[in-house]
Amino acid sequence: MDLIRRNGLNSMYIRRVVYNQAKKVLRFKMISDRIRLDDTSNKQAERFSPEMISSTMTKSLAGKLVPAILIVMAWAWELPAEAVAPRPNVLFLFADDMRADTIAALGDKVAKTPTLDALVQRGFTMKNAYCMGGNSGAVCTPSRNMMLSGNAYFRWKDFKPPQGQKGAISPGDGPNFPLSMAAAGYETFHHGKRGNTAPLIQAKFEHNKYLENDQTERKTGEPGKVIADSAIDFLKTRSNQKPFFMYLAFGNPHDPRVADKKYLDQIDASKIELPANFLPQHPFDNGDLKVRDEQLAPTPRPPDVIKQQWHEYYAVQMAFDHHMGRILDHLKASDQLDNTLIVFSADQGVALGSHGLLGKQNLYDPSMKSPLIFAGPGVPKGQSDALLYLFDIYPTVCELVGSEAPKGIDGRSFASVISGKSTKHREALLLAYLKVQRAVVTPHDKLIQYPKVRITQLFNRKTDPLEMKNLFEDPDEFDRWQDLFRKMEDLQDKFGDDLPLNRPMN
Ligand SMILES: [Ca+2]
Repeated sequence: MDLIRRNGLNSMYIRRVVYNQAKKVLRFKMISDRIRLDDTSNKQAERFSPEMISSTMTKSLAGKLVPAILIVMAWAWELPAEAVAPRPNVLFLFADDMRADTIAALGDKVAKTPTLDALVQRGFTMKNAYCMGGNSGAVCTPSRNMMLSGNAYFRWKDFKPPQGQKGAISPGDGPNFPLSMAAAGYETFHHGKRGNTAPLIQAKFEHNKYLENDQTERKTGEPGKVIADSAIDFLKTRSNQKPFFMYLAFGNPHDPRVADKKYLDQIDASKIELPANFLPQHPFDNGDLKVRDEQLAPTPRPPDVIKQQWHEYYAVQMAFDHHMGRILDHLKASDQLDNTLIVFSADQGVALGSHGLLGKQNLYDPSMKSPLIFAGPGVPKGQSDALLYLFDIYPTVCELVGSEAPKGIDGRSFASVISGKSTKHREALLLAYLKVQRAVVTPHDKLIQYPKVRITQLFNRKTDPLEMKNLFEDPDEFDRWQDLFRKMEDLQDKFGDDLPLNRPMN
């Protein structure tokens, strides 16, 4: 198969070379004519004559060749120029409700994630990758639509999809991730969960598959297996004429979290502790405490129930990691791993007891931060604290594979951070949830505003990364939160968010 791929590239390469040579001859002919018509232009003659006159082509011969040159160019141009450059394959593994802090190689003492650990060890980890938030309790939906479109969800608030509510999902028209990758010469493949996704954009993948039933898959005991099997089958049967872009949008480790006993038994339950920022209940009404996810355990949260949920989460994550590993094993066995850029992330995190919450309908880090790892050709080993949105991934991948980053979207490539040319990406992030929560994140601080109940939280991200000590009432912090509110309002203007903040008096 590899031989076929190489031959395919060679054929494309030859066409490109022929095209370029033909173009040179044609240009020579046009220049020759120009010199002949404008003999008084010594400047032109000086600029073009020396190489041209020394060419073996004579002006008269070139004149007779023009029709032939055009025919040769038409043949050579049959394939787009972008398809000629050998780009790496791209395998994008996308999890559902997975926290950024539950990978063993990044410090989790209980997690068993050998596949992800290997990516961390050889790749580049972005430690401050955020979902912008959601216009729905099903945060998966806006998150996936933002990531695939490269836009903040405010951009499609007036779009009425053929099915569903106005403003719920992004239009499928480009630019978007699958269309940009197809334009760059990729064979595009999506297989993913069926519910709460970006169906209009996913329809743009050349191969577009869905799980039959997300809940059934989550209860098989082998989370991730169906999609991994399908991905491996695709890799085995494709022609390899083009590089592939595979977007595998798993439905795990989202609840219901059911893992086979063999995974449950390998997680050491005695090591499982409550999150360091666990609370029995959230200290005030954040505007959405009765949403589905918050009903998955009683309030106040019983510690043993939360620990049991963590056991299930770790076991599902372990199974899911195993099945992702099978795809990488296949790439290695088929000699494609070295030429495949791997990206791993998740639509957002999940609270699982942090701050007294269970789901992702809040703007604390455990819910809004996603894991994000890049590994593969051209990606150095390293980590970065640069602030970014998940919707920055799409232009970044375009740049990393040598294609053009799309214009006119909110997403901005952070490829220069991965290459080590810069250490910063975004100065500040706006996070948003329905009309009840807004936050601004900077490298140093996080300010969360709850406009409905007029409560403000200010956390020092450097000294209090777990967001446990609200500094808002501290008189020394007055200037700081004033400045953060200004940043938040600027970002609201930038992204088209018109929610009144009901900010405190100053
Ligand atoms: Ca999700």
